Amino acid sequence: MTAMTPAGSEATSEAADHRVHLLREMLRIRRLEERCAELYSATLIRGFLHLAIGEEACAVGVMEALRPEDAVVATYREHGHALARGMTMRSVMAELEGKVEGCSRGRGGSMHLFDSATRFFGGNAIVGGGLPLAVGLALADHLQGQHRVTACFFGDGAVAEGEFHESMNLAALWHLPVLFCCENNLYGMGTALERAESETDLSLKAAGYRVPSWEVDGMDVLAVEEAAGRAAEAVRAGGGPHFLELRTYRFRAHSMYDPDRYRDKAEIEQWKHRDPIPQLVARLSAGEELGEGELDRMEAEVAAEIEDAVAYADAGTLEPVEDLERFVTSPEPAARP
Ligand SMILES: Cc1ncc(C[n+]2csc(CCOP(=O)(O)OP(=O)(O)O)c2C)c(N)n1
Ligand SMILES: [Mg+2]
Repeated sequence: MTAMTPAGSEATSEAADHRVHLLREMLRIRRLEERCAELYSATLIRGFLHLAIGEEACAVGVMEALRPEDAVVATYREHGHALARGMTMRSVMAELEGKVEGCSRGRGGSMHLFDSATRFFGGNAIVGGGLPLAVGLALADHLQGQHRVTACFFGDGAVAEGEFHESMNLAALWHLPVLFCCENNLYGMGTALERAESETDLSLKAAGYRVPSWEVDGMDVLAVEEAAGRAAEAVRAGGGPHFLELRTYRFRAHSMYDPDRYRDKAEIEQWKHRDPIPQLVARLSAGEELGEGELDRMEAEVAAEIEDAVAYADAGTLEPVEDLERFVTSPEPAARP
């Protein structure tokens, strides 16, 4: 190791602590989702369940670039985004189990996690559905002179939707503060990107709207954080929308119902060599940034947090049938601001 001044050592150790924090965040997501798969098989989680195992670096890296006043819009594959944004595991797990204690009172389930306190504006079951919402949030900030960023996550499948093109066009035309984060995992359900898109270089789509774009290794959390940091600051400084193409891969099927017959098992195994978690562990270990037994301790803490969240959800309440119509209509018109 090179000799350091005390101040330099501090900075180095702060950076190392931060990298350990990134690892912890990815582990929390990975282990929670592995537990979700078990709970689904045990029918404690019902409905649709889309896991993002393999893609954790995207959510974690981008969230690090955001501030509390920023906004996030995500897709139905959003458990990790919700956790990385700061929602509690308890509120997420209770929602997954359909309990009133969940972040959406158990009415949304896996695809509709929502939390105004952390400005997490969903979870959305509609492919591409979050894009116009993000543009609307950014338009509101723009009109109110707020220097906030709206990060909008969507999949490669959304790029084929009209909403993508309308949203990109308006965001660029009106110079709105949106950070478009395309999680390109090469498939939309069972359809490979090249079967759905005439142009598979997605950053060219952004270029078509004069939106600056970066292609990023979405399996490397440090690369994602770095790119998202630069892009978010450009957006915040009034540079208009920016686009990140996060090249990633899901290791599991599209959803719990998907038999996953449309891709070669060898392809999955190849991508697993780039698993963002072991990659970061190796990097931290090589730099002696992960202390002796620290990974095991971290795993134990994460396991305890998950078991606490599951116990909380299990002990939660199912909404009574007589409440079914609550929130469907408003008893009185909303007051004008
Ligand atoms: C408007 C609309 N069309 C079709 C569907 C059905 N559908 C659900 S997920 C999905 C694939 C989307 O793929 P992508 O955007 O790449 O996200 P990923 O699942 O890969 O994260 C489709 C077509 C939908 N939910 N909404
Ligand atoms: Mg996809």
